[in-house]
Amino acid sequence: MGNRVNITSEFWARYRNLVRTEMIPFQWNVLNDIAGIKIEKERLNDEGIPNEKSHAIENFKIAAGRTKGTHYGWTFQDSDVYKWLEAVAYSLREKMDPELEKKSLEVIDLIADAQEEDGYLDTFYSILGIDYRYQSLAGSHELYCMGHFIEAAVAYYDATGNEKVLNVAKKAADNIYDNFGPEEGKIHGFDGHEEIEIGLLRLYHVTKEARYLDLAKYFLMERGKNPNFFREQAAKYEGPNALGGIEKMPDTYFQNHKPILEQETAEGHAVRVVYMCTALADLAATTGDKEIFEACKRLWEDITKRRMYVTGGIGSTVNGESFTLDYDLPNDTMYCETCAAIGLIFFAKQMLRIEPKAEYALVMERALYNCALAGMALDGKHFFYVNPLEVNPLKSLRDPGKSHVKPVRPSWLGCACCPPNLARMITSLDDYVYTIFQDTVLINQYIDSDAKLALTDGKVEIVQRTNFPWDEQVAFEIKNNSKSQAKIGIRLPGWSAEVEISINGAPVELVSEKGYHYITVDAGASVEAKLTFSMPILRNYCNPLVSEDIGKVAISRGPFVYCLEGVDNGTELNCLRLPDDSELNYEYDSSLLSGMGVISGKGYRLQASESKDSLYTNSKPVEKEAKLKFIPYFAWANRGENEMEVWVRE
Ligand code: FUB
Ligand code: ZN
Repeated sequence: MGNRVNITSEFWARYRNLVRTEMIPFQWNVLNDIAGIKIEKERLNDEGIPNEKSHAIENFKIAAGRTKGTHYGWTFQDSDVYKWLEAVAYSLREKMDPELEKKSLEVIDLIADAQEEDGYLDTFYSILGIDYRYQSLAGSHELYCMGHFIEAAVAYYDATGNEKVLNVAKKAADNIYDNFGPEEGKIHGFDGHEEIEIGLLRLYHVTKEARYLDLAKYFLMERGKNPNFFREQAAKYEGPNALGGIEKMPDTYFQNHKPILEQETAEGHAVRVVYMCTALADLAATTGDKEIFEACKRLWEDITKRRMYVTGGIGSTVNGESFTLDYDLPNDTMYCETCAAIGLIFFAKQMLRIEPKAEYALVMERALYNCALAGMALDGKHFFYVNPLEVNPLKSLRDPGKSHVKPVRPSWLGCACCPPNLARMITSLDDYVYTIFQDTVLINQYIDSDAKLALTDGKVEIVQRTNFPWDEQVAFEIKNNSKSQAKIGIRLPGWSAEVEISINGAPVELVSEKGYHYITVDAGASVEAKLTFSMPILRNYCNPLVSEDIGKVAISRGPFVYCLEGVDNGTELNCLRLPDDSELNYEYDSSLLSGMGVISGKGYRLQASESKDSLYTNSKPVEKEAKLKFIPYFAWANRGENEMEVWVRE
């Protein structure tokens, strides 16, 4: 039995319950086309988006020969079911639920029935033409889908010990191994969307079978060696349309422009990039390969120092859902896909396995408490795909360049990658609180919880008691039940200048080693540690190279970035200004949105010209005093359609 962390935090328990009681059943109904909801397109006027129904379970039934019909949906529709199953696995790990377990066992049987004799697993090709499999990898997502299945299977096996699901996953991975690799007669290529690499590494960790590690490494190292691979396949392909034409996207879209170890910047589709980096960092952590780690670090630096929004969102443009260039961070046309923020969290988690540096945990916290969490409404039933930093609902409606920026969360989307990704992230949050680094425990996230962590010589138990993210202290009770002295690294919060630690009631002198303060606990001993920090309201300024944020300020407190919403501040939020000498006050409003931190202060509002018919004038617009009210960004758009703004003129 490995590590077990039981999350008791009020803040997170609410979300985790919501996922268990609302989101998982709701998604189940959607996957079975019985939710009775309107599925929205990601972008208006995009004819290519299948959005009449999900059909995901039906696709499996058809592939399994249980019903008749044809495939419907994206080539990656299967992954919606796999992510649902993965979330169920974590949910069962937290709390057994016989009814949910029964449902998931039926899904596993269905997936097993849909699997081909030789292990191949993909409903699109099983239904539409198995002879064409693996021949259109730019858009087919076959390996992407199997990667998601393998992740779900490993999680399910870990939670329940179910061997069947693991065997289906191994059979699928073996089929991939038989078809891809450097050997003659195999395909020298990879999937257009990274994910299989993550799945194979997880399968390796649980089975210890070297071929899965080798195959993951092969896929990662092969990428970029032959940028023509997708086009060569497409030229010969005669099978069903698997996102045909996608191979014409620039090579950077697929991170296929040069070998990964030579890539200096994060290019192309943001989710693909961070999934690639997650696998690459896992590979570096697993093999100890320094060159691979250096490549991870280069990409980490580029993403987090030059291409990441203050909310932890990534992806500056809807075109190709991609990164653009360093310091290009527009606030109202960006992408910031929920999946991309989640992928960045995955990447950070793997980096912590290689290097004990609090920066990774801090970025994880930023992406988690802001962009990722904004992906879900407080009712657990509405979801954002795109997470803007500035929204005007009328512009979203009328400007085709902003039609992807939604002012309210839809119930579901035709391309439904994000909601089930959030479900598996939130249900597995217990895996993000701690990292065991070379037998040292790193405390990365302040989350009220009880943990049993396995070190070489036995277990360490850590109880965290805190009302974080709202309050300013964390009490740890650390029991070392192992046979050796245990070393524990307590992360110092990067956003606080006043931090104190006491051990058994006595204050200690803080020594920060890459953002962690280390303490030791003797074998068999217990220690009470208290971490106290101030959580000031911070004014965040952006590097002036980001032209959109010049002269603007973003407000944060603790892990949360705050925003202005129309419902509190009226329309035309761009007319508001928060002067640099304005005093800001924080209070917790228990009646707002089930309990929310609120920051308020004095600001000014530009007055519109008296004549609506004059655009330009020679007199400076007048300002009038206005009260500004900020709420945490993740909670925006829970009170109807309205404007929102993170970066405010100062
Ligand atoms: O291609 C599969 C998923 O669909 C991607 O990760 C998302 O960005 C969306 O395009
Ligand atoms: Zn997504």
